[in-house]
Amino acid sequence: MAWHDQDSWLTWVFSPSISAIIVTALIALLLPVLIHTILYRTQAQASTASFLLLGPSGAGKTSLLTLLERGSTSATHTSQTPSSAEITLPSTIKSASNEYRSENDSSFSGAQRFILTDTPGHGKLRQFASDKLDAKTLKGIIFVVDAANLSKESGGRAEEGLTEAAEYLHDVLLALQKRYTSAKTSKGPKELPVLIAANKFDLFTALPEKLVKTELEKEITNVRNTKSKGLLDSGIGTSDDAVEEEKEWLGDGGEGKFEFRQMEEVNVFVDVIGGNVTGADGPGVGKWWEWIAKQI
Ligand SMILES: Nc1nc2c(ncn2[C@@H]2O[C@H](COP(=O)(O)OP(=O)(O)OP(=O)(O)O)[C@@H](O)[C@H]2O)c(=O)[nH]1
Ligand SMILES: [Mg+2]
Repeated sequence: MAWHDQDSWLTWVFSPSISAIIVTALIALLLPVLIHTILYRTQAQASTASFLLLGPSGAGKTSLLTLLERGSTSATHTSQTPSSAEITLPSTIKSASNEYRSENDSSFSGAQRFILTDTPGHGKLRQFASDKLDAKTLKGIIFVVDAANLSKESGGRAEEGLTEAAEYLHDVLLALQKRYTSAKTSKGPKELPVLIAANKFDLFTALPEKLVKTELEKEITNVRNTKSKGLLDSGIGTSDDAVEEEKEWLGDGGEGKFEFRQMEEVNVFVDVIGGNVTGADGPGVGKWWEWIAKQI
């Protein structure tokens, strides 16, 4: 039966019969509904923003997650495994994508939510964290440091704290740089903001934000120099070509002083903001909330 025959389906479709009209009307009405549900489902699943909490042990990651999730802190132990929680922004803060959206819009509350994943800070358990850096929904990284444990002047232990934080941060930034340089598309991956949350601002020994930034930059420069020296001494990459090809160096060719600003070239934007999770005057995490809201 050819399509132009008297009783072909095409002739039936164009005929003024009641069944043809009903079928056409059904398709016209149901198709948009169907497409909407399919698109909405996939969109809703994929788009819950997620953030990753990184940082050395004892910085206050688990305390921060508990505070943001429940509004209060409780005693914590050294974390052994990662844990996630779904968190809603406080009603006073609107996420960036909600800025012009009415609160009656059904998608309003969805865009106020995000998933926060806490990771163990202990050196031997950090592979949990690096596994999570590739997540598609990842909107940002919150790197928590103990601002009261960074200053060089206050004795030996503090110095260790700075070196540990800088080494971990160096590795995280290097992983992000590699993610950019090894990207298949020429545009590279989307930009990824990193918040350095300088925690424990309630303690009087805490360094101010500016100093946290410069101390970390200085120490990362040291870490980088130590690493490159190690590589050169071991005979790997003695020629300049090999060094170039490895792309192992963090920031501008790995020379001179490291600054967080250099990371912008690989779409990583670093902010240093102070705050405190606990303390006599209650928590001070308002600026961190605002930073999170800006990213979703
Ligand atoms: N003074 C003060 N202490 C804090 C603050 N935030 C966290 N702490 C304390 O720091 C200690 C360590 O906090 P945790 O949240 O367990 O640290 P963590 O980063 O999860 O550590 P790991 O799980 O080992 O990676 C706890 O005793 C907290 O009470 C703060 O803002 N101020
Ligand atoms: Mg913890």
